[in-house]
Amino acid sequence: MTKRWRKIAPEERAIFLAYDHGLEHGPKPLVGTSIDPEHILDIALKADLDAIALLPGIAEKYWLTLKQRIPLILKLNGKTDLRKNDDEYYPSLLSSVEEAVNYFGARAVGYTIHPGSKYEGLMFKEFRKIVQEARSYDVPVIAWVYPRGRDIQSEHDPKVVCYAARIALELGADIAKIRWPGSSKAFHQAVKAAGKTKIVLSGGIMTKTENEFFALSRQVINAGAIGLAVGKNIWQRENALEMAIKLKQIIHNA
Ligand code: FBP
Repeated sequence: MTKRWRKIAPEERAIFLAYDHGLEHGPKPLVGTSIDPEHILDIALKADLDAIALLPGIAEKYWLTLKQRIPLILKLNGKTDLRKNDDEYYPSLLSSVEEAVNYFGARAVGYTIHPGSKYEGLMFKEFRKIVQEARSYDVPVIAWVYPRGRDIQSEHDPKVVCYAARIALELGADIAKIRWPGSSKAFHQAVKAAGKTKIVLSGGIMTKTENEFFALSRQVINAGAIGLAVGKNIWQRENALEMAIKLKQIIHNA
């Protein structure tokens, strides 16, 4: 079987820009110019990032109309954070692999799974259908794996992160986006648990300094990940473009 994940990470390293926050968290994290999708797409393009992850609305109204496009990861599901009931996490399915490929020309698809949620079974079933459909279109599937629910104390707990990575492998994800478990050792364990499923780190809240985030990115690569899928740590900064350029250098050359 071909390494499908290489279709979105041909150099076997990758930095993806995540920009699905408008649905997931509303305008709150979209500080300053980051509320403007054109500005974000411009950063991704100028920094020559490996791909951008968007939901269908922004993909259609902004990405599709660009003359020069960077590869698209179409995020197929999503939810708001308006519902606070802890065990009911369920991001709705908003698109399909068929639409991603035939309408958008996406290079990969993304899907969020919340293991531990009351609805994990539904997400697992949907995810498997997506993997099967993606196989016939030969596009990679990236799983955002964020364990959440009544019995999950912390999705950053090393055991929970390791479990998340393994779930991605068991369900057939090509790439899994997981949380930082607090140490290189624990992150390396998660990479090992994911086996042939490749790992990217989910960016998380903006670190105090840029250097802190650069150091974390190097740690992640050294622990065996192929890269990062990051949003706030790039576009919440005033010098977002410089940050993106530097991160790309680190990820591809570390
Ligand atoms: P960040 O790098 O900004 O943390 O984004 C990663 C991401 O997975 C986004 O794709 C998504 O919108 C957001 O985090 C979800 O945030 P949360 O897990 O806090 O609901």
